[in-house]
Amino acid sequence: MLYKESFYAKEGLADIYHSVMEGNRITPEQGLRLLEHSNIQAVGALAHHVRMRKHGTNTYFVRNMHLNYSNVCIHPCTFCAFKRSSEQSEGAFIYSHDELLEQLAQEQAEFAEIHIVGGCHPTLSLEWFTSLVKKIKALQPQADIKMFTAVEIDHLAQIENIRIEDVLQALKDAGASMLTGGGAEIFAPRVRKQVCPTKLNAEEWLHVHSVAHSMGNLSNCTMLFGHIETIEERIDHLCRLRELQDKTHGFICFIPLPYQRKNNPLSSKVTTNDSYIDRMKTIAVSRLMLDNIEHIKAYWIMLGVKEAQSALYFGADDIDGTIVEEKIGHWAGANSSHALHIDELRFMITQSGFTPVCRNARFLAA
Ligand code: V47
Repeated sequence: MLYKESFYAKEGLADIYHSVMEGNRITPEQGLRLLEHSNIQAVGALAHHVRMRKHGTNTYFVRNMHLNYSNVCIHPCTFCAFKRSSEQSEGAFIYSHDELLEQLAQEQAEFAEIHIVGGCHPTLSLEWFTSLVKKIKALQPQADIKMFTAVEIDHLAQIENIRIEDVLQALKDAGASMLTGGGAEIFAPRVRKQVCPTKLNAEEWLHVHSVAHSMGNLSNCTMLFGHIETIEERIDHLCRLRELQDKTHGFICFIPLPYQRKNNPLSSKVTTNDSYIDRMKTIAVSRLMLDNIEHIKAYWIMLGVKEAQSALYFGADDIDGTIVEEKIGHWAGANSSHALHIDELRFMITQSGFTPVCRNARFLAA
């Protein structure tokens, strides 16, 4: 429940209270003040108010499966525990089409969403992927295929020496018309230089999404937080997503990804505290800043089930899905289970006092 105006005045947040009540945009300076504020109830209640205004108690979940085709990747991102430098490296994998189709078939389920990502493999061709998508679509025609991060799209354009548009069109023609939100990390060049020095920069990441949106595709967006970024850099990241969304309206969901510290070299450089309070405030400020993005996801894989439930009171309205098997977060130390049954997701939501709504990748009823 929202506190009274006098409470927010006492907390030095009266101007933000009024902006939220009147449906006005939160400025970067206000976003920063919220992130710095020590009263998380005050911040959370504002985000919850916006969440209730947008969605009421509706909370979304999806019957989905993650498929990782390979973890071989040319990039040396320091936060990543998933990547291997070559097919000969210990723990490296690359699955054939048949193996991936077998993983899918084993589940004996009709998925509403299939989420496909991997590393930037040095040689896999666009044709290898489009033919995979067609085979998956033949098996699961009802599923939305949410495929690749902007990083992989950019990589394929370079490998094939074609435009971003051409990669996206080929995938769309095959049946995959939605991008995942990964690879955004933190947009600030200072941070990228240290955490993902060889990967596409902020402008290039945003460009891939803007091209996808101009083709009528939807996409998600993320922020990897809780490592070496400052809170100013978090706010800058949110503002850049908001700016693009004002122009294209193609982002459907924002996913704040809390940094997982195991098995990756960035952990020795971390300058932020690993804190529940910080994670909840960041989710709440995301809800408040991203007034033009419909959904905020509490990704149970990286938050854990209990924090994901808590996040529903800090502005989040989606908890993702059944997943089946997840490697990126788990190999970096996420200690949630690999999969949840659809009934467990429903229970997670009702137990928290919300109303479960089963969706597909485009947030249409499924
Ligand atoms: O791109 C990598 C991040 C992303 C770590 O679009 C890490 O619906 C935390 O993007 N700690 C992959 N994060 C996950 C992702 C995602 C997940 C669920 C749904 C959607 C969606 C997207 O995870 C990577 C990278 O940004 N990541 N390593 C780590 N140690």
